[in-house]
Amino acid sequence: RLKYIMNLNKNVIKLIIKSMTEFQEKLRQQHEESMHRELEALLATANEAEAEISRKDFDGFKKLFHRFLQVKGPAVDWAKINRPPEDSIWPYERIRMDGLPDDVTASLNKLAVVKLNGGLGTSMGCKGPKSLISVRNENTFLDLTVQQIEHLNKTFDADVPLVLMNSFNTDEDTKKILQKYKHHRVHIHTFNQSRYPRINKESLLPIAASMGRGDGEAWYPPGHGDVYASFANCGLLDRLLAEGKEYIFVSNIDNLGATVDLSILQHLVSRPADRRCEFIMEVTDKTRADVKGGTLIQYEDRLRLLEIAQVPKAHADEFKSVTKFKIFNTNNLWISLPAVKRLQEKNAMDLEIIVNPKTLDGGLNVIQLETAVGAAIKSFNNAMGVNVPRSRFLPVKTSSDLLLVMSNLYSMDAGSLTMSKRREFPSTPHVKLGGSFTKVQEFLSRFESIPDMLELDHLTVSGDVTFGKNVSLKGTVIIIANHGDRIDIPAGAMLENKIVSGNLRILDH
Ligand SMILES: *[C@@H]1O[C@H](CO)[C@@H](O)[C@H](O)[C@H]1NC(C)=O
Ligand SMILES: *[C@@H]1O[C@H](CO)[C@@H](O)[C@H](O)[C@H]1NC(C)=O
Ligand SMILES: CC(=O)N[C@H]1CO[C@H](CO)[C@@H](O)[C@@H]1O
Repeated sequence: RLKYIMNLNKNVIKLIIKSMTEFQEKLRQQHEESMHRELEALLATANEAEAEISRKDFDGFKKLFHRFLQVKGPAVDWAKINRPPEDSIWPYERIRMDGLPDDVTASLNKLAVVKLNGGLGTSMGCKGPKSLISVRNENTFLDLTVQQIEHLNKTFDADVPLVLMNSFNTDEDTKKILQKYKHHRVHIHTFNQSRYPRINKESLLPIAASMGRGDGEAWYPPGHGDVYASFANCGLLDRLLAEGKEYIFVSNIDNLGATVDLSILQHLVSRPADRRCEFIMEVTDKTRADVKGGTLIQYEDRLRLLEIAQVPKAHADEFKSVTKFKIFNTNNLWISLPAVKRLQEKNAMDLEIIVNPKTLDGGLNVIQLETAVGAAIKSFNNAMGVNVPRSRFLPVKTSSDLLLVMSNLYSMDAGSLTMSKRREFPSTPHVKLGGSFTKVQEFLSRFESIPDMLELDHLTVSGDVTFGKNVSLKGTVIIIANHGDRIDIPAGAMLENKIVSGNLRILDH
């Protein structure tokens, strides 16, 4: 009898599981159908031209949403994660060339430079595209990029085009500024990344009421992983292939260290055809400041990018440890164009979805489905990492970063910044500027001139502080104006290992 009951139970449980799975599948289908219906309704509000572009965008979005609904459980199984094998991440030294290769022009002619230009300057308190913020002697990120490419082109008599991936947020303003380069000898192409609808976290339906552009909060650019599909859809992929381009060098436009590296390029173009490397990710040694950066792992026999968003909570500390995962992704990527074409045609790039939750101004909770460009590494043949010097990762995300790149720590040559030879240590100082320095405009108004920082190790500034002309900062300097106080560092002051607080009392540190 007991056996009979147990058998019965087993069958009941099987039945329950089966009906639960069926129920979930039904629910999934319902979500998907409702989404498709809403998207059609949105398209009905658009004019013809807009509907055509949006239809393409929605095709991509539908695929992403479908995959989002199907994913069960965490994206990675922690037990399957291994350190990448020795030979999959090369030290830069191993490919660094001392001189120039003979055929550098021919190699450069196989290259196009792609800058990810979808972001706004909001986090630095600026309106409009981030790439239009001035970073050095009135030059913006965009200016510096163009100067670099022009210089390359001139020096080597080469033909390297610049490609900007804009978003609907940045396209118009960027194009206005590009007018000034009309007569320059650099070819600049632009294309838009997709525009996807933000979805309500509860209902999983778009929050947009219409296709209109006025409905700003309802749309988002879906991360830089979108570059592959958008690049192919706009026709540029085919066009560059037809022009004989074989590789793209992709990087964030706010990374001032992401210049064209001839050694890496040479490594790519000189490999024999049967061992062609289709993807190089530039990684660099992790410090405590970049514990959240994505890292390379070995997973199911392939090199894979692991982002913090994919890490189960229980393993977050392990992920951040500098000893277990020693390197992180700089997002400087070298990618084979024929390989992109092949993978796009086979629809074979399933980039892991990053679900980005947001709370809008009105308090509405939404999610955006995004992907990262580096996540595609697992789909390419003979992909590898190259562990590059830190100098190739010089992102400007905050006004503290901005202070460093504006200062005499760097010298500028043809749009490239290099650490000044007059600095005795290769490390960059640690700079922490407080809240009153966050916005670029206010930041600039607090410095009559950028202090001499050649011998600085650490700077902390907080509160209502201003700097006169020709100040120099050395060693560790901490300046703290408490609420209601104000500190004006006088012109010509030299602060070395000092703590300044209260109303400009200077103490030895
Ligand atoms: C790119 O996006 C902008 C802003 O939405 C739009 O005005 C422009 O027409 C788009 N360009 C293309 C080629 O679709
Ligand atoms: C700037 O200050 C340094 C001392 O810190 C001084 O030697 C130099 O002459 C000053 N330069 C100007 C232009 O005031
Ligand atoms: C893309 C581009 O600007 N190409 C130019 C680079 O410079 C050479 C000569 O220096 C020109 O011939 C190319 O047209």
